[in-house]
Amino acid sequence: MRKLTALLAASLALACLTAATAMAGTTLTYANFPPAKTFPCIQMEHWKAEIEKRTGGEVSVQTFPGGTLLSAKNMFRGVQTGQADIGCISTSYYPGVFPLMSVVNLPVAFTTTEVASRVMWDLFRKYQPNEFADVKVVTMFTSAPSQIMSKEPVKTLADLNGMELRASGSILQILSGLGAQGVGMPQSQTPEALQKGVVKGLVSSFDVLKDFNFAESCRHETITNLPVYPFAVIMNKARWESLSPEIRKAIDDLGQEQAVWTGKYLDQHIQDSLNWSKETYQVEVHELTAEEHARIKELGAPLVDQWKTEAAKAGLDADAILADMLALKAKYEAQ
Ligand code: 3IO
Repeated sequence: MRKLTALLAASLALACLTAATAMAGTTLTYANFPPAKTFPCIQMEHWKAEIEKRTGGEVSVQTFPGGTLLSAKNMFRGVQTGQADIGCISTSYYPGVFPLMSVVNLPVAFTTTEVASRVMWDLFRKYQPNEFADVKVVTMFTSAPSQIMSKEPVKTLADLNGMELRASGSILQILSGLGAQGVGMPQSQTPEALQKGVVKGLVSSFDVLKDFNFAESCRHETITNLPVYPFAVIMNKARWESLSPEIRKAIDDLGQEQAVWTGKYLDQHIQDSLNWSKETYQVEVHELTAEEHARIKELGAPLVDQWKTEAAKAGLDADAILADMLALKAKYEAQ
């Protein structure tokens, strides 16, 4: 009898505990570095809504845009150490840290964000790169092809001479080949740098004209179609392993969809942003000549060989990765 009572008490306690856990649910913190209006945060809110819906409210996601939980450069470490459960990183801010996925930052002339984001996700799935071994990768996506936004007009490549432009990753090297002065910093520091005159413009995608209101100070936009910036959304590994199989499945099922959703959103939004900038600030869009585009391409070529050398040093099959990326790009461009 006493045994039975003890058993009953134990199962009651367990039932209460289970109920309490279910009621309390699981809260995941999600850190992001740029302001709430920008596309990395728009996709974060979309992911939050989807996961909350798909887990029937069992998971709630608490989002922290604008570097309020982790800044751009603390993001990777901060997620590894569990300061945030989830974080969004722009991989170009971490030179040498992502020898495989930095292939997506090469000048291979991606034409849309959707294609670049699909390619990035597929490459990640195929190679499961060691550089992300310490974290769980939730999704990946890219920015749109990069353009010059500047205070003074860049009507020809010669106008770039000595011009300080904010950028990051492979674009810095292309800029220096063009005679410009690339200044490396995260996007989240660009407003202050522009305002103080430390830089005279930036190289990024056109969404930022509206979302950071850069159109107000950068009235000149030059179409260069420079590389995309790759992004990864990562989760603390121990936190991931603490989640139920159902929650993990909901997150895994969303990985590719989220990459595609973000790509489509940004492709549309860069158009909206450019139109808004023309109407609001009468920005001018400058086109370069075919010869100038050829010159940009020529300056990009050595970056591919440089990437290969770095990738080989990291023990990667650089030729296979590059060939896969180009094949995936061709496949998705044909669709
Ligand atoms: C970017 C980064 C943060 C917010 C909006 C953005 N649009 C394009 C980018 C890419 C970029 O310039 C970067 O540094 O990641």
